[in-house]
Amino acid sequence: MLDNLSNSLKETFKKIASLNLISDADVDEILKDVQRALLRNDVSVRVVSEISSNVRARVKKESKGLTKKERFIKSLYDELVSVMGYGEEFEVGKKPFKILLVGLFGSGKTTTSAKIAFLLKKKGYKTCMVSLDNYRPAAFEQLKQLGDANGIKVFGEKGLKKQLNPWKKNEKDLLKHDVIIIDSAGRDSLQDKFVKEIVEVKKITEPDEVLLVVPAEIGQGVEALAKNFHDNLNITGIIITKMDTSAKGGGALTASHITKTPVKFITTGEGVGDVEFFKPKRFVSRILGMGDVESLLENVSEHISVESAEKTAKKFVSGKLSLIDFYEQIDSLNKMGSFKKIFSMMPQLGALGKIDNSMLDSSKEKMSSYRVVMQSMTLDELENPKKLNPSRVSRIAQGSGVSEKDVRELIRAYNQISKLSKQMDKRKMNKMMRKMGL
Ligand SMILES: Nc1nc2c(ncn2[C@@H]2O[C@H](COP(=O)(O)OP(=O)(O)OP(=O)(O)O)[C@@H](O)[C@H]2O)c(=O)[nH]1
Ligand SMILES: [Mg+2]
Repeated sequence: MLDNLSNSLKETFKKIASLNLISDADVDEILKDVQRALLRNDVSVRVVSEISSNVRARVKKESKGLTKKERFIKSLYDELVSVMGYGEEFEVGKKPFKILLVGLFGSGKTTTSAKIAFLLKKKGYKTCMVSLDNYRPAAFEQLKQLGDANGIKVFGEKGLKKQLNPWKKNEKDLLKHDVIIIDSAGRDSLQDKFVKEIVEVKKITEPDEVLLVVPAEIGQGVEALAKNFHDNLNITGIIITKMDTSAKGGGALTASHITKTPVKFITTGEGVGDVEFFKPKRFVSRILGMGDVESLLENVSEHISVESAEKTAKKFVSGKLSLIDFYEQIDSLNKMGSFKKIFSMMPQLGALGKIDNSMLDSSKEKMSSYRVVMQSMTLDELENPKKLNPSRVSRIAQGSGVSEKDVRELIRAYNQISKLSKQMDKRKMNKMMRKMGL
């Protein structure tokens, strides 16, 4: 999924991480890499130049307590998140909650209707679908088949002539549901007649969400398309389909930026379960392939996100704790007490007594010295601290301006926690985490 973009951006962030001091020339060079990566992946020129100028402006602006490198990482990350998703994530609001799917031929409206219906049904909503497609032959049959296979009620009629008939005839029954998903007809382009029809559907059904369905492979043409749909229908969000079939996908992400509406769902295959609520931050982290980015950022953000604490907790349980996770963990102890909560509920963490408590209660100064030390390590060393030998320890101490003792102290604390995480009863810990909703 977005493999090309992902690979290029991973390289970029690695490059930034490897630089201790960042010059203006570095910023320019790295931004050029980012621009190339985005353009190659069909993100529109306008969006790309907006990102670059925003990042450049934010890097220039001094901000309290942040180094230039931190400002660079943070602003680049934020800007990428904002391209990938704008505003609110999907939520079912007041009932009945009506979702209208619109888009061109074959974009995935009908199959995605069923996927979303299935997802929301699993979440406990009484969900139904209605086919208002009077254009594609056997449109109703297609939706009905998907509904029947997944226990979702479908309204509509065979050989539909007037698109709004199924709505008007069944309105009372439809409105008894928590969620109503409305599948509409597609066309190969946005002609006037089509616009008129779909505007009519919106007027009569009064949807809470109008979601534009865009296939990942759409390319640069998306800009005009998204604008057109938006001007006529005031869409509330984007669904990107077929993420599994396209290594690019930047075009579809552009739709979000152009319409200033969020991507709400993505679909990643033909099965009814192949759909996800879209979470921009998680998505960007996945594309960048780095828990590292978040941890590079954690000192920059005001709060550690619950999401990153969950991620750390999961890695902790799996025994795959990197130095960055470790840092995140001790820092989050101070910041949100979330790990403390886990620890306090775990009988076997009596073993915590074995850990030097001062490590877990690290002062701000200690944390910032750890941070400096970590910035002098390579990514590989951060992921696998065992690879650090005495000569590297000495180099790192020199590079970060602290004593070798400080470096060793960080590694020792990491080793203790890492050992503890391996000793713990994984099953019990997993069960506990599930209970806590992690
Ligand atoms: N691989 C893959 N195929 C998908 C995905 N979403 C949809 N498709 C396929 O795309 C094709 C078109 O999907 P439909 O849901 O029928 O598209 P539509 O927008 O309703 O099409 P019209 O009603 O003709 O406008 C079908 O063969 C789907 O199985 C996806 O996420 N991954
Ligand atoms: Mg269809």
